Amino acid sequence: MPKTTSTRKSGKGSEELRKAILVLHGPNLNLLGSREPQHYGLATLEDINQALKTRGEACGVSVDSFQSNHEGQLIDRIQQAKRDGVDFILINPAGFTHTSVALRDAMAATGIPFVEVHLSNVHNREPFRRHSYFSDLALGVIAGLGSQGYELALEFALRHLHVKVASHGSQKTEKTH
Ligand code: CA2
Repeated sequence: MPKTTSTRKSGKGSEELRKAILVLHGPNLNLLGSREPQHYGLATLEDINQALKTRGEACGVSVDSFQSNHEGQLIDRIQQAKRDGVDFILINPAGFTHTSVALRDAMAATGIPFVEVHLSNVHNREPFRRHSYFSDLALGVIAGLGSQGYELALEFALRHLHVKVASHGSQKTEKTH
């Protein structure tokens, strides 16, 4: 089942809309924390999503997350993001990074600025992981920093959107082995 957490809230009247950031996770990332910790760490997807949401809330920004194992559902969610006026996307396309022209086309069609995130360092693994259908469209790419990569991508997004950032508490999703 695809999983979405919360929805964008609009302000009233002429009030400016809250900035909205969408976090997209591709296939198998629902398994995080249960297997292959040497590549993907010990944090669960829920841990990651919650940390991003909490940080967004501290800065007055909505951060919704969506994971799917199905290409079409991810494409539908990207198209929905455009209709909803989402301001920024963090995306880990997972295996679709290396295969999906269709997902790339969806990202290109929306024109929503995005950062591509990978938990593992895709450049020190199998050669087929070195090519991404997204990197040339992305504002930036983070790979190999584990779940911290999502947090750093969010900090970039907040600054890119000119959000007045709140000072950091001791927020961590990186679990020690
Ligand atoms: O490093 C990443 O974040 C990847 O996007 C993860 C993908 C992989 O195909 C990319 O090359 C790099 C794989 C996601 C699989 O996630 C799992 C999580 C836990 C257990 C098994 C798989």
